[in-house]
Amino acid sequence: GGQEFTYEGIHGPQYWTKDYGTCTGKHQSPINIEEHEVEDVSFPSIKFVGLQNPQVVTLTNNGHTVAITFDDPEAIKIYGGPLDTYPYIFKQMHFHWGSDDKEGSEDRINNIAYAMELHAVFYKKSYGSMEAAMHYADGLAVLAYFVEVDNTEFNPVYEPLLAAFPMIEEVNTNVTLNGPINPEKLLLPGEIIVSDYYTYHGSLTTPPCSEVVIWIDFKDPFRMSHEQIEAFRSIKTFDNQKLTHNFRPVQKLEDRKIFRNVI
Ligand code: 1SD
Ligand code: ZN
Repeated sequence: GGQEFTYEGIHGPQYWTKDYGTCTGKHQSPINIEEHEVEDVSFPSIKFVGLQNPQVVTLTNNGHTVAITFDDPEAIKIYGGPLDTYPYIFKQMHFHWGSDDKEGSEDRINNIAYAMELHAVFYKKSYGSMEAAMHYADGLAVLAYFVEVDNTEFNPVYEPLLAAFPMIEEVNTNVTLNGPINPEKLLLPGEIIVSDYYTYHGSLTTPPCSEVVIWIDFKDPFRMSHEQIEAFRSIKTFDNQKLTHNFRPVQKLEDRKIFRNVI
């Protein structure tokens, strides 16, 4: 504790284990998803609740990522799929990216990385709070969306968010966007087929690496232009350095199974 974790140097991923013992656990994330080793299962469909009401969006540079929060997060819930009938409440979304477009995602598919990965973090409602939920193996659900480079056009949904990035270049700053945004635009990008996903049990990909996450990785990526992805690399971290990349290297699968939903 005390010292902030980083993605480079003597507080980088190889050294997280010194301050956070859980980072050496056997159910760590991210992982490589080897497609020919996954087990097919039919889960009930994943349901989204409360995505239609526009919400005021705040962007925060916390030195580790850019986080997106809504003014009424508890209005947004998911259930179904591997979460069974238990509702999970929305907390925040954030991004992982790389120094160039060839890497940046945390999970990999057949050892291939995408340019970025967007995480939407939810906690199990029955545990009462995010903090309490972080003590249970099924406490959190994280939806993972891969981002690939679009060489022909920019992503219009993300334009208003990226336009505000110059306001949060410095660490520990935030900006509230002018117009409210329909959460559906961010949580259900048009390119994603909600029934096509991988799911496995793992951890937070950042310290304390708690093994409390039901990961749901959508198979289909959505797209942003190279210029849009480049905007993330101008975000500054601690010591006024640019946060050029913020993905943890893949961890061993160990005794776990990865499931693929089939309809
Ligand atoms: O990196 C995030 C971290 O910012 C925080 O949101 C945590 C949950 O409290 O989750 C990790 S991650 O595993 O979603 N990358
Ligand atoms: Zn994350």
